[in-house]
Amino acid sequence: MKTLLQGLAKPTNRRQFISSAAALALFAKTTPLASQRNIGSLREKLAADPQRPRYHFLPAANWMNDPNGPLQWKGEYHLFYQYNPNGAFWGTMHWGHARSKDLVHWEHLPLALAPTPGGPDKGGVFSGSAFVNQGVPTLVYTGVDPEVQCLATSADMIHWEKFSANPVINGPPPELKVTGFRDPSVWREGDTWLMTIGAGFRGKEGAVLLYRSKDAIHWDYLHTLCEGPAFVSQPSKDWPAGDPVATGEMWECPDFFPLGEKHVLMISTQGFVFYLIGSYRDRKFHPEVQGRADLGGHLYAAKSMPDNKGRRILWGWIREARSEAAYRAAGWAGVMALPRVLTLGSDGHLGIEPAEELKALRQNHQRMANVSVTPSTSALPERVRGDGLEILAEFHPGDAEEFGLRMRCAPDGSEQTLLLCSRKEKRLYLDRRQSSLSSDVQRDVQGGQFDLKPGEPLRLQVFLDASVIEVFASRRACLTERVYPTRADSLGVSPLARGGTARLLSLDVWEMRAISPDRLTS
Ligand code: DQQ
Repeated sequence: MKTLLQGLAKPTNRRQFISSAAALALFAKTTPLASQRNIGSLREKLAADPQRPRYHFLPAANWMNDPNGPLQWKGEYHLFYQYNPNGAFWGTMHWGHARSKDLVHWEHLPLALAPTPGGPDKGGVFSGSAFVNQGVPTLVYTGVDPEVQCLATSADMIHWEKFSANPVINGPPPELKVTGFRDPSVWREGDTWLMTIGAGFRGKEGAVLLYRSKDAIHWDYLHTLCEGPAFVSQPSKDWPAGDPVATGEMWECPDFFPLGEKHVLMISTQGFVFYLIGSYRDRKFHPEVQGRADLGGHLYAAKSMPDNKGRRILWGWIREARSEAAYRAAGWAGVMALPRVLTLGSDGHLGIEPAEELKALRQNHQRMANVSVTPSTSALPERVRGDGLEILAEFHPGDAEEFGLRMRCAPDGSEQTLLLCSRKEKRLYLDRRQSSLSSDVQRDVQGGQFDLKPGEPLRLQVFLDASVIEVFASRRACLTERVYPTRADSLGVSPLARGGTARLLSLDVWEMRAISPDRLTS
């Protein structure tokens, strides 16, 4: 059975990893596209893999994790990501790269960054960000081992040159005993550059360190931008004892940005993405509200970017929920979440919706309205089915205790995934316990706190894409999960109510166009 650790992909054999870095760096230099290892021989297999998404971005093959340095440049969206060109497993971290004109269709570009043998990133090019310094696109990332911060620049956004005097920060302030020192993010205030770095303190809390610079090369440590209690104190059994990410004593991938009148800090720890909303004064962040950016268990390392439409767009890594043996054999692992637009909700919490550009993929619309849903309601007409759909459902709860949708359902019900809103428990959750007949995949219940105001209908916008399910609920919650049905006919969709009758006010279903003819996503 796959563990959370495998999904989160911490280095398990770093010595072996470092010794292979030189060969892989050479490989990367001679590999034009970010995803070309054995693509020739894998192409047919990948194109025919029913678990492989068709309209989510992912590399053509191999391993992907965190989104890195999303940036709009000359009108195009650029997305970098943690990538292992050596196979579908975590290790030998590079930065893959792709660009898009419309946020939906992608072009794979050459690898942006590879470890340099003997250099400060010899052990891997870990996560980071992008910014534009005097017109020059610049990447800032963590080189390992040990964890240090490095820069790279480009004249054309395609070819990247590492700064000759890397690292620009060669370790945490010596007086601080931190649990980690990685995942830098840079922005400008007046004539000053600011940089956050993910960190934490053993036995205490996660933290974000704040640095300042006039030239983006010489950096001075200021103080912690924010420290916070570990979000959950019990380490998961899936993590090795003493891993500070397991307890929330290490905050990974901090992302700090203004939103409306407030500031938001997103951090990743314990396998989840948390957000804090608050005020930013005197270069200190004062959180006032907190929540989970995603109620599922498989979105991690989220990272945002502003765009020229004035939006704040969030990207995230959707992890695998099957055994490492299964994804290694498949030849690919990891998917990028659909672009999510963030707003400040009227209740002070985070508003979150899919980018409207995704509507371009809709086709073959079906609609029905005003359906009474009782515990004995079964499937919808046969034509509402599929594994590449957008479903928009509005429910009035009526007197049902729980209501929602049954998806990826086999005709005999032997495989099915339930999306439910429980009014009693004030909870939204996905029940994956029957999502697959395979025992090699995670089958559990994932969800979190979600409440409807009196009389408020529930709006569920669901994106099904092979093994990915992304749910947007009432524009204020997301729930991302993976399911791996084994049956080709596990495609049914139907409304569902328990303990009473709910009303399906409307149901719109679209088939979603694939973004490439062969599931290679470019
Ligand atoms: N992934 C990167 C790290 C980051 C972690 C390594 C989060 O930089 O802390 O692949 O998933």
